[in-house]
Amino acid sequence: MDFSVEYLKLDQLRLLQSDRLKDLVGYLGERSEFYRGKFNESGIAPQDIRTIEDITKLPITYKQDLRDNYPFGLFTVPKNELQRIHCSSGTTGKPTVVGYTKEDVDLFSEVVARSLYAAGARPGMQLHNAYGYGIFTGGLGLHYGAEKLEMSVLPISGGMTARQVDLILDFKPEVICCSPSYALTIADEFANRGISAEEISLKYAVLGSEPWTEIIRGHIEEKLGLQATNIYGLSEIIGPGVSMEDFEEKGGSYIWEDHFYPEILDPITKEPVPFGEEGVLVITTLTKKAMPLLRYWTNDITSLYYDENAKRTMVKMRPIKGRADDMLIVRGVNVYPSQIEEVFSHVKGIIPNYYLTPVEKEQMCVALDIDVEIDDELVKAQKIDADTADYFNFVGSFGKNIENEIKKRVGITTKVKIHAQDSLPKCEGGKINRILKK
Ligand code: DLL
Repeated sequence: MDFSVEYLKLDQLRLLQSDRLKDLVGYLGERSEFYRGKFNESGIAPQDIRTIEDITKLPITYKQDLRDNYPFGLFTVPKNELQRIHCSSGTTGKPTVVGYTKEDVDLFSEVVARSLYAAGARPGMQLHNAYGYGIFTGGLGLHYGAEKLEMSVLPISGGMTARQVDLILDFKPEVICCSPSYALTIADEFANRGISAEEISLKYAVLGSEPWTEIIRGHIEEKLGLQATNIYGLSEIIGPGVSMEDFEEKGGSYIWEDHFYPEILDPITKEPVPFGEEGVLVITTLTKKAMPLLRYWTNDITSLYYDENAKRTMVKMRPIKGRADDMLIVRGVNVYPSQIEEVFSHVKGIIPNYYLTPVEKEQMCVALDIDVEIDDELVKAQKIDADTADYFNFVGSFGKNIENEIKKRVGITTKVKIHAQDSLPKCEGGKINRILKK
């Protein structure tokens, strides 16, 4: 595979993006009734778009636009030119539907192959693909990308953790991909069988589809003995492979911006924020054919930056803090679950398997109840038995310590309940929902 575009000089990249944006706007003007309507409404003619900087003149596209045009209203090719259809994994209402031509499937495979390479995978390695196969883009997306990189793939999909572990032991893959919460479940299964990190063949884990922070990375890397990196994407844009962390750099992810042009907009004013500041990630698909989107409002909160030590020239994004929908407002303080998870990394002895339950008073969220697990080793080191008064005193003060850290670092009141290791429900495959309703 040719990876040279990842190293293009910035001025050349901007020229490429400008040419692609002009072509895209012309293409949509010809083929999309939806965008023609939007252009007319805002008085934009395709010739008004000359460079990539003109992108801010274009209309923003929202998930609601996809819903309003369900199922195929935003497609720009006839149905017989489609090669694949996927849907987003939303749980309420009608799914959002996305279509791919053969060229789109090739593009999808290419960006996933690039991502796998950045994660450390190489041709000839074997991928244990525990992302769900089906209308979710994770399974097939990683599958085709791995084949493009000339890896072999075990299409195991999610779930049946004991069997996953058996097959990893027998087949000895070098690479695994799944959600980070499911990687934790798999790591626990190894640990419960008494299998140490050195005995596990895996070298790289390609994890995404939900927000995660360094504490989870630390646990997975330590228990499985590998390098874990973050893969990001969403169905509407293509699926996994919109951005990817490099295994030797970590900390943030390259956006494959020759195909997916990123902007960060203010969630309220919808205007671009100064470079480096946090806001909603908005992406334009520069090269897709079956369902290109202009300035798609992902609802994901992040910021962009250039990393001085980066190997590649493309811009990086920081880990997603959360979806704007997942933001809790606790007595006026905005909080994402990932911020609580981040605090856990400052308290030794937490197992980051946790759930948050908002506590409401007069329809206002006033506090959070947190259920989280404590590391068995920490309890053992106290030389106290479970279910004794000493034990309850110990976990009580451990919980208080977490409450204080959260108050200090996030500024909200919480009630933390400590549970024994392995006692809270685990991710059974797929995305985990950490916010529970009372
Ligand atoms: O989750 C695509 C995917 C599959 C990405 C496998 C990575 C790995 P959707 O089901 O459409 O697509 O959900 C997209 O999931 O808008 C984010 O809110 C969230 N998300 C995806 N990756 C990450 C990540 C896939 N690495 C939605 N970090 C997105 C945080 C993520 N959130």
